Formats: sequence, C-alpha cells, structure tokens
Amino acid sequence: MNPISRRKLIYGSVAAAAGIGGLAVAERLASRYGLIPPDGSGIYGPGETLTYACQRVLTARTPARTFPRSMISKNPFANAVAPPKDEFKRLQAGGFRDWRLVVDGTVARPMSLSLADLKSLPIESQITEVACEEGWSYIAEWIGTPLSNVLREAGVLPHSRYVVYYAIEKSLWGSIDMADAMHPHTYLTLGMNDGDLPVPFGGPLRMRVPRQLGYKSLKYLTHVTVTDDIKKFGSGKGSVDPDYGYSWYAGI
Ligand SMILES: Nc1nc2c(c(=O)[nH]1)N[C@H]1C(S)=C(S)[C@@H](COP(=O)(O)O)O[C@H]1N2
Ligand SMILES: [Mo]
Repeated sequence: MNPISRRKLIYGSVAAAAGIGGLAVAERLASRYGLIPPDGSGIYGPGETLTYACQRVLTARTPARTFPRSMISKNPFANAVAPPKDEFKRLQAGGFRDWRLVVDGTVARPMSLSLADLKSLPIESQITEVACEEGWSYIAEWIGTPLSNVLREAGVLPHSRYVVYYAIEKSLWGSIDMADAMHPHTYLTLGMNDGDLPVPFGGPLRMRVPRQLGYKSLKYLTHVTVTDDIKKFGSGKGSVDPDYGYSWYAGI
C-alpha cells in the first residue's frame, strides 16, 4: 500500500475508534502506531492523543503556511522574555562570536557549532507567522538553515524519536518529534527580515517551528539533543509547557 493511503487508513481507524468505541479504543490504536504524544496521559491525555495522532497521520509532510512579501508585518511584536542573565550579556558583548549550538544525544557525531559554522550551511528563508497562544500574531521573513541539515551532519541514529532543545536558560526547553525536526520549514534561525536576528526576537539563534504555536519557537537556542526516550527529560511530558497547562503538541 502506498504511504498516503496507508496513512489515510490509520487516520480513519483512529477517528472511527474514537467515534464508535470511545477515546480509550482510539488511544490503544494510536499507541500501536507510535502516535501517543509525551503528554498523552492524565485528564487531558486522550484529547492530546487524538489531536496529535490525527495531525501526524494527515499532515506530517504538509508545508507551513507561507505568505507573500507584501504581508510582512510592519511592526512585529516581540513578546516579553526574562531579563538576560550575565552569561548572555557576556556573549552579546563579544558580538556572539563565542555563541555555540551543542548537538548531541542519539547522534553518530556530536558537535558544537558557532554561528559562523551554521552560516556556512545552506541558508534558506520562509515568510511565516508567529502565532502566540494568547491570540496575537505577526508575519516575518525568517532566514536560517533547516534543522534537518544539522541533524544530517550529526548523523541521527535510527531509533531516535524526538529532538529536545534548550534556551540559554536551561529551564526553558521544548521538544518536537522527528517529523517536525526533519520538516523543511523547521529552521535554526539566524536572520529576520533584512538582517541578523534581533535580540528581542531571539537573536542570535532561534528555533522556528512554524507549524506550531509561537511557544514552540524557542529564542536564544544553545543546545539540541536527540533522544529515543522523552520521559528522561523534565517531568517527562516533552517540554515545560504541559506543566503550565499548555499542550506539548501545538499544531496550527
Ligand atoms: N527563550 C524564550 N523563547 C520564547 C519565549 C520566551 O519567553 N523565552 N516565549 C515564547 C512565546 S510564548 C511566543 S508566543 C514566542 C513569541 O515570539 P516573538 O517574541 O518573536 O513575538 O516566543 C516563544 N519563545
Ligand atoms: Mo506565546
């Protein structure tokens, strides 16, 4: 069976199970196909699973929504962030020459990349929207290298399931599954509109995951770790967000 009709069939089965047999049956089916999200247990678990499973089966490869240049926002809104720590200020004073992105975990070749290293990879751009869960959004051009380029260089081992990523403040972190990690619109972002990525927008390096809500697009990115076991991280729900009542998977 070709992959598309196979995916439709799985989707049909999960959705039908939800309708006929209830969420528990749908959950068992989703589990069989590896479609349970890290926060798929607890009170909201079945809902999270149903959303994630259906999205994954139907849209794992669809592009992010892109916009014409004329729709780039004149006054993009930089959301408030925690005040920068001394380590950030030190790196900023040095023109971010010592900024590093560490890539490790279940990879054949762990790496530590400077911004110059990242800029030597194929650079692309996308005009996409940042949509905050609070309701506002803006459109910008994002310039960077697809995360997949770095993951290929590092040699992701076949049993890998998630990419966990950290901001310079290690308490801020999130993760995405391999479908989003390898998606061509998921960028290690170095630039915005006409220049380098400004600090208020996450400079010098930001994860852009344009197929999910803004909170997955972590600013001040310093560390990417590939894993086959998401339960080992934090409270085991795939990011800090579920601890605050937000879904791990925030597809838009
Ligand atoms: N490091 C860091 N990244 C972050 C945040 C943050 O507080 N700190 N806020 C997130 C949230 S909730 C949103 S909606 C977007 C906002 O992006 P913007 O500042 O470019 O509008 O950044 C996300 N990335
Ligand atoms: Mo947000």
